Amino acid sequence: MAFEIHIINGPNLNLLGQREPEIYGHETLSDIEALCQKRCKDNGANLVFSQSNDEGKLVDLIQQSRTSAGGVIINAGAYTHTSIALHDALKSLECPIIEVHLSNIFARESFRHHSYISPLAKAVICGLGSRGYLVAIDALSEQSHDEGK
Ligand code: CA2
Repeated sequence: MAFEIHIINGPNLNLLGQREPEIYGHETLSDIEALCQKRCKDNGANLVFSQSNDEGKLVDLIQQSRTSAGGVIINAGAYTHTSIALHDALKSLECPIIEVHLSNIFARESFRHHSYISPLAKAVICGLGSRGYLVAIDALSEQSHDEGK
């Protein structure tokens, strides 16, 4: 069975490309999904890409990834900084988690400096824009090849 990567995106990321391009760039979430689909295909991985503005739905998506994902990439948006529910859901995963942010959260307001996700993540990538997702895909794919999955 092909290695499966789940990319989970949180609140307001559906608005990408419409406002604040100086922070988040000009690409839409659909553009990013297309880039991720291509990279996964090139790496021989299957991609499940999702977005929700709803914290409970994000918990559901994380729980669904328990059975089939070999790796999870999550940009939880603002819930990164607030959500114990997402922390608890991610804690139940056995596969590697990579936290991604488009912007450099440490160069922004202090309330963005804390993440409830980082302690559970194998790696945290921020400030690389959409490239961060591709770096995360490559890292998970390489690890799966190393482990012979
Ligand atoms: O840099 C990131 O990827 C963030 O996860 C984006 C979140 C923010 O709350 C995090 O601190 C960092 C916000 C996403 C909102 O995206 C918008 C895009 C266009 C217009 C308005 C919001």
